[in-house]
Amino acid sequence: MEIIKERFREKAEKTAAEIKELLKEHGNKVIGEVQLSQVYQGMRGMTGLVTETSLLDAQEGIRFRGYSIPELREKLPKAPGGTEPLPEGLFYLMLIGELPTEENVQHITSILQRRSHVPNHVFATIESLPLNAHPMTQFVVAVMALQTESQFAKKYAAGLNKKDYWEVVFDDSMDLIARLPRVAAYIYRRKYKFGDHIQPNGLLDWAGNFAHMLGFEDGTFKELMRLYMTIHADHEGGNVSAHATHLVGSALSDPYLSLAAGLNGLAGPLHGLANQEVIKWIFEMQDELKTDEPTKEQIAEYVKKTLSQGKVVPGYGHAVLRKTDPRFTAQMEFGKKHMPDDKLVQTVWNIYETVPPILQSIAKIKNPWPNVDAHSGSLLVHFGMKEYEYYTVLFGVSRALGVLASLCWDRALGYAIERPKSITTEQVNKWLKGEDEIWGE
Ligand code: HAX
Repeated sequence: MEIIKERFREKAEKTAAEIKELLKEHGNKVIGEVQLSQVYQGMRGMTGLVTETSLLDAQEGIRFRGYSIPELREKLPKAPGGTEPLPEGLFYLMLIGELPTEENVQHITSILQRRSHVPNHVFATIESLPLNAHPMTQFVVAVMALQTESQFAKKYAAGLNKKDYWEVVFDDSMDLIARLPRVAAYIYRRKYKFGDHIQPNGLLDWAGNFAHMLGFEDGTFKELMRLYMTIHADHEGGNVSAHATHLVGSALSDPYLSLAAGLNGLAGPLHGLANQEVIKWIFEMQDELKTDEPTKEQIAEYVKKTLSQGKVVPGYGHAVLRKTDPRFTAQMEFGKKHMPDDKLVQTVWNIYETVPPILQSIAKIKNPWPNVDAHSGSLLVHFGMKEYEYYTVLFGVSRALGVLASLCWDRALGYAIERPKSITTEQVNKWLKGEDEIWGE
């Protein structure tokens, strides 16, 4: 643990000094213009955050510390005999800013194994919820129950120097990442497997052990979990889960409180919950058409019907991306390699050929291409994980890697409490008539 922490300290001190210089010299530079429509419509395209862990390009997709998903699949260390990256390696990359060695990754794996103990009251809290509570509700409640373990909250209450915030946020983040798979697997086994829980296997990597605790021992499923946990981890800073974690953390709420906020955002159907919505939508289409092999013509009709009912086509569109999401492509490649004849996976590929031209014909839709959520469920169903309400929990376990690495950076760089200015429409109208200064207090 100390090695990684010292390496992070070195990087953070260097970056903090660079930012100080940068702001001294260039702090007054104007970085863009803001249009009234952006203020009203979700701040799209408005630069207002610094997030070091990853950067999203509208055409090319996500890069983590400069590395694209195909590059990460090639360069990050793998499990013995495996071909997919170990998410521990991506976490190291996001945290330290350099590609990890095999040894670095093994080190993170062993830290996470050692810190994975979950206190009994967390399981008792989960058990107190009705079985029909949505898995994301159970997951967020469990993260809140884990908050009793926050070192940051305890040390802050005892009196903590600003300079030391990041160290305790770092410790909490490691503890949380270590504990999340156990909690998430507990929720799955409780809700869908009659509470028949599976103990962790201390010899496995973080994602492999998660697959094991979920009850999936197939080696290819473990590889899928490693890929899944890697590609869902981060998507720069402005998406709802990353931004919510960062925002709540800026009030010095500890990592447990901050992550829970991010997970609540991930649970929305326009964000992470879209992964359950995609499979639900496909299952409903199969039911209605009475076939598990709908033709492209049938799919096109069903898409048009969905749109005519004022609903979104889940898994398609994006606030930033304007091309097929490379996270979709990575999963398609996985499907082609391991399950090319699976009917549901083939349906996902047929949807990919059918939906974009239909969405392209609707002028207001800016991106007709699939996002990460369009593919993930079909791969899980292939291995027998059909309980689609659970899928966003998998996303949440992975997303913790990115948003917590960013939270460590936020505190190490001493970022301020977030507090943008808001305005009223009355004030906007006065400003438009020249009667008021919109920026006035
Ligand atoms: N189906 C139908 N209509 C769509 C659409 C889709 N897939 N994507 C966009 N639109 C509509 C929007 O609802 C919006 O309509 P209104 O003006 O009537 O409100 C209009 O087209 C313009 O939207 P946009 O500018 O293209 O997209 P936004 O930035 O506003 O929204 C969303 C981006 C991802 C929320 C949107 O594309 C969507 O709802 N997609 C379906 C849900 C989904 O897959 N979400 C997951 C996104 C990725 C992610 O976060 N994963 O976790």
